[in-house]
Amino acid sequence: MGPRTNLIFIMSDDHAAHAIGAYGSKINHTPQMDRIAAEGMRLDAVYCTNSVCSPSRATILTGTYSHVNGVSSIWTEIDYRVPTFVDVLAEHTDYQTAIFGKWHLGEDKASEPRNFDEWVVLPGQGDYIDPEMIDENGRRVVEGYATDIITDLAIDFIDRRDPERPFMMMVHHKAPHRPWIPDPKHADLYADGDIPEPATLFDDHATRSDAIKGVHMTLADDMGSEDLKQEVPGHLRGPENRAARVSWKYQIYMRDYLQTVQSIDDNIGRLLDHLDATHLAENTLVVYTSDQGFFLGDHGWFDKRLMFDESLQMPMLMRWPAEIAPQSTCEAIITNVDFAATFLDVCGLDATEVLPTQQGRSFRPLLRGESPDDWPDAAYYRYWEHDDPIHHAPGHYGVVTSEYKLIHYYGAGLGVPGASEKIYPGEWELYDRRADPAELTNVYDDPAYAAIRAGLEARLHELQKQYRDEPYRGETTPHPEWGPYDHELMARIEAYVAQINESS
Ligand SMILES: [Ca+2]
Repeated sequence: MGPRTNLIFIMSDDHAAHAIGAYGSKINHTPQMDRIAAEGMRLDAVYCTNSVCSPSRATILTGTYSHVNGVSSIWTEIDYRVPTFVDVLAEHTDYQTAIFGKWHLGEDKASEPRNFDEWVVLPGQGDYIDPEMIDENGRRVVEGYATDIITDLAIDFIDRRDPERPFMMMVHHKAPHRPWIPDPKHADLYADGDIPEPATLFDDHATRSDAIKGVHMTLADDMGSEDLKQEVPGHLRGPENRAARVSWKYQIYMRDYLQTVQSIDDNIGRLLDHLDATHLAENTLVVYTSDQGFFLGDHGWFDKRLMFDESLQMPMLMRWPAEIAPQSTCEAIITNVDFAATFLDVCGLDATEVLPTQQGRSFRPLLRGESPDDWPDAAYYRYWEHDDPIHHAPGHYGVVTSEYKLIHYYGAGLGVPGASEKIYPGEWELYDRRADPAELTNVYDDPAYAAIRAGLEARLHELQKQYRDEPYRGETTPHPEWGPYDHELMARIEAYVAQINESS
């Protein structure tokens, strides 16, 4: 038996696959991320199961859906009602474990990182410049740029570890999350104002549900001076200047976003070089992903939450010379629920035995180029922040296959205190992903799709049953954190919104 495998899991925050060279980006260059793809595998259908920060992190750690682990929104902290794969590594192996960077699963003692040998994390969303960081000894300010600092901690851990034992390290970047504050050394990149616009920047949303038409995620009207770090000039204001305003905002938004991505790319290069220098590259699985995707002006939006591809897809690049062939790709449908089982498998453990609460399946055979006959052909998705008061994204669930996507919106109006679900009857969307890869035309009511629609509705219900979730049925629907209404939580959300409105 050879030496056991090390695992380095690098995860950024809100980095969409279409801003990575290896995924065919038309807007930027990411040579170091591309190096992972060239020397390993690019996975093309990895989906998050709830497209927001904290839920994705809880899902990755526990291998469970939000309704099982209880972290269903950015307002919820992890309460460890189910164990994590890190707990299992601590219990069953001598792996050295560490996490550096963004945690975003709570700052209370009860929800801080558990069973990591070392951890240094950002509180909450964290800052880009001179961030405060928390470890077992408390809080301190660390001078510098967050992406550099987090990578420094990772490299230092590699150098200080016990070389006789394997390690599992999570490197979680704050970038490229809002408010997109670049490292000043990247200020000249993408600054000339000609970043290509996405084909759907001016999507008119004509066939979409009312719930989707109502989301507050548009560049035109919802991206404000705080995001842009400047006021919108007078000549671009008003409905008559909408198109010019969108194009102007897009350039500023993308310049800042892509500059923060560049720092991640540089730092991935540092880490890969360090693995080469320390002769660890051959026996280390390096993963690059993001907690979910992001709308980069696609459909006229920024942010995530929705089940459209730009937000649903997690980029995922993996290099592991011992098992993964260079320049390989994988099209099988995988979700972040599958990560825990896979990582345990890589570390020599069978998740069905050591982590029976998890709901995923190891995709290690796919990394070796195998194609198991019974690999799932569909993924289940559920977004729980019912009409949150900032983005007004509706609660919804759906199913995605390689050919189709079916989405049911049910929660619009529910997040607004005092509102009733009676004001919103629910809506459906169906997209033909092969005929309409940009997901521009909702064919749910098209009679030509009646049989497909029925099949997908049945599949959706099967998946809900399989994952022990329940369909929406009005006020009595269980909710992992609210119950029907949690007035304390709603008060916290209202206070936060008031604070944002004050500061903008
Ligand atoms: Ca995120």
